[in-house]
Amino acid sequence: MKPTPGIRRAAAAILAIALLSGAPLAAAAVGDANDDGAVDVLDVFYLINHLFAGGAAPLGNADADGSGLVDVGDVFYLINALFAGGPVPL
Ligand SMILES: [Ca+2]
Ligand SMILES: [Ca+2]
Repeated sequence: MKPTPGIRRAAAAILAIALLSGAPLAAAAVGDANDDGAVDVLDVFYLINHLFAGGAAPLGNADADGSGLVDVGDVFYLINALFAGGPVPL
């Protein structure tokens, strides 16, 4: 599936926000979709690429909201945790 213009705009907005703020969360395995040892905006991009652009499956535990599924809810959960003071991944 090719990313829609809406997804591209959302990714661009996330990148802009990440450049202005967004320190990585404390080291935690949950939410670390790319398994690089940190939970940060790169995991958001990894998940968006996987879910909407046919990218590789998550390498780490990407179920940030603990729902048992890896879906767009995890993208929103990570964005909320990283940029809006939401709860850290479960
Ligand atoms: Ca990561
Ligand atoms: Ca989930």
